[in-house]
Amino acid sequence: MGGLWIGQNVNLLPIEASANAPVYDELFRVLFSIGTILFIGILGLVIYSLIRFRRKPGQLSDGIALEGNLPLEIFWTAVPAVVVLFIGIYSYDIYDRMGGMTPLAHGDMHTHNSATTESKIWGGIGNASEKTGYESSIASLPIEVTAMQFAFLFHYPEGDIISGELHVPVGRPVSMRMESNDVIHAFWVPEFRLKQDVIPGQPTILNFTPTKPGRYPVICAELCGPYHGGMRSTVVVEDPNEYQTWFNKNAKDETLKT
Ligand SMILES: [Cu+2]
Repeated sequence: MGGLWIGQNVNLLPIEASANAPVYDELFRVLFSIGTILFIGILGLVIYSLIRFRRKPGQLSDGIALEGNLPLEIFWTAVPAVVVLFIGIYSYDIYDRMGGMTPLAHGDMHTHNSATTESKIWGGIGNASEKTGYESSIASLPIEVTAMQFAFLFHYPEGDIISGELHVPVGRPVSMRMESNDVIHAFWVPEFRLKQDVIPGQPTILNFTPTKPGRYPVICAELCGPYHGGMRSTVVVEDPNEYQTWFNKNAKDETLKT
């Protein structure tokens, strides 16, 4: 019970800043609860046994010979089997709800159609569409991400903006098309609970809807060379007006400014 309480109430994760984050955290809390229950249970049993079965004064003979206990063996095989099966099915369900099973290059990916024709695109995790609570009528914001040793570059086709910092308006779905210039990198924002590989010659897609204004780190999560540890950027989630101000200041195409 203590393990269950700790699993549900101790939060080790950073704040939830995307529509996808609460779905992910639901799974994390379940896994953390199971882990804590096992840890406390097993540790308790070990401590109990150390005290209860310790050698009594003057006791010099061997312990009694024990061999085999079928009911016990069935029990400790069946329990982990059920737990692991449950975790497997539940993880699949969470991954599906995060959009990981959605076939790509369909529907809301139309903004990238010109790019999809030449090469198949992998990875569409982060859609979490039915849980976002935002109107699907809002067109997603297309951003092209280029990763290289050792930086991320963000290109906004709408205003032809190139930025080293990712700016996104809160509440609007973002659809990123990512490609690497050299080696494999990974785009990771812990507060969004999202991570996607960025691969040379193989574009990947990452969709998300930011839900909380703030500045969050973008971290390269794939060892990519000597300065991999310094390959970081920032994602700035701001309210739509502030985003528009930033956009207007940086957009090259005057006609797009509002
Ligand atoms: Cu990298």
